[in-house]
Amino acid sequence: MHTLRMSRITISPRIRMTPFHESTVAAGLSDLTVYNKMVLPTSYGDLKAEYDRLINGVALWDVSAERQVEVSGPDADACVQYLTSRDLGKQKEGQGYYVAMCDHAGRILNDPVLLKLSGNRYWFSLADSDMLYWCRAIAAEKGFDVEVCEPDVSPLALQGPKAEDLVAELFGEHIRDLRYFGFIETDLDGIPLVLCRSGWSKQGGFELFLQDGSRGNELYQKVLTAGEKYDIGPGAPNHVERVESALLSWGGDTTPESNPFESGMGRFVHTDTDVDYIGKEALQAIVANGGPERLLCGLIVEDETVDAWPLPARTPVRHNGEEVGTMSAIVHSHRMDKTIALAQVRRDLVEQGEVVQVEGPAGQASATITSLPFL
Ligand code: THG
Repeated sequence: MHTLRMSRITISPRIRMTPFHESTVAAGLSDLTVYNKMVLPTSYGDLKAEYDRLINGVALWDVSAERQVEVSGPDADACVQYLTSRDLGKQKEGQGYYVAMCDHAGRILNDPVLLKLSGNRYWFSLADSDMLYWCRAIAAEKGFDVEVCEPDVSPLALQGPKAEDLVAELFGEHIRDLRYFGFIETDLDGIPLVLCRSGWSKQGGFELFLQDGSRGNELYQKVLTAGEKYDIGPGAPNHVERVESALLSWGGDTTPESNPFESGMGRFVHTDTDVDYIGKEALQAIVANGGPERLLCGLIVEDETVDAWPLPARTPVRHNGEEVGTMSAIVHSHRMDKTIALAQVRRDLVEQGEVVQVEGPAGQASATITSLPFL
């Protein structure tokens, strides 16, 4: 099942390296995946140490593959709203919003963090799908007066309880006042970046959106040096922690048919609003028909053989022999000392907290449905 991890990856111009690549190799990069057609490091050889560092210290993640699509110009507000199923009426400059981008049938195309910059400019900080083409097509079809591009912007994340002290040391005490998804345009010794309180973990932290790809290794080394006294070390978006915290993996937990309500994103979708956006009628119809058929839920699984890597594919969830959903992630939680999983399961079973059967790595196992997040 894990044989692909023994193989090498062929790099060509289709697959982009990151501005931090040399530094990640020097830090002991052992595993990577491809995301938004760019290298995304996934481990430095010791997943448990990387987890512990994230929970107790501070970890440095090369998440350049969270590419930005920039929408700018006179119609940027209207265009970005039309692309997004969340009412952006109250969004201020310097504030990020977690949003769903849906198609006309209400299917979720991406779940970016949307940053509202100054000067009629936005960044969709994207999960792994080709939104540049979608945004350009929609903007053109609707006649919005905007420019849509992928700027030279590469996020570097600092995650963990000690990240704030380190970032305060690098940028000043004022950064402690940033709210969740709040950001500022600043620089580190002249290296231009956007500093945002964000990141794909629930352990606290920041992302440094580097705005000059030629200076990636310089930035990485500066952060690494300043982080020495906090025992900083390399890491990557952590699959165990993200399951414990129930952070959605678009394309992992969702399929091309998924809508935001069955993907745990209902609270970020506004159907009772005057603003116009793609998929609004379809999403309103789901609400009018009583809600989604399935819900994202947690499972506590009776299986002690699970490791910390993602599943190679989603597997079926059954109830009395009938297929009632799909499991998209299963890990051993170090903090709970339990095997936990994420699944999309028929809603009535989720609401009743039923026992179901899953296909774990060791075969059939029973699993109890629970609410999210686990921690
Ligand atoms: N940071 C940046 N870009 C990104 C991600 C990121 N692009 C890809 C991916 N991650 C986008 N997906 C998510 C998913 C979840 C969250 C952020 C981005 C997240 N969710 C919290 C939650 O669901 O509990 C908080 C949401 C909220 O309360 O507003 O943080 O990580 N730059």
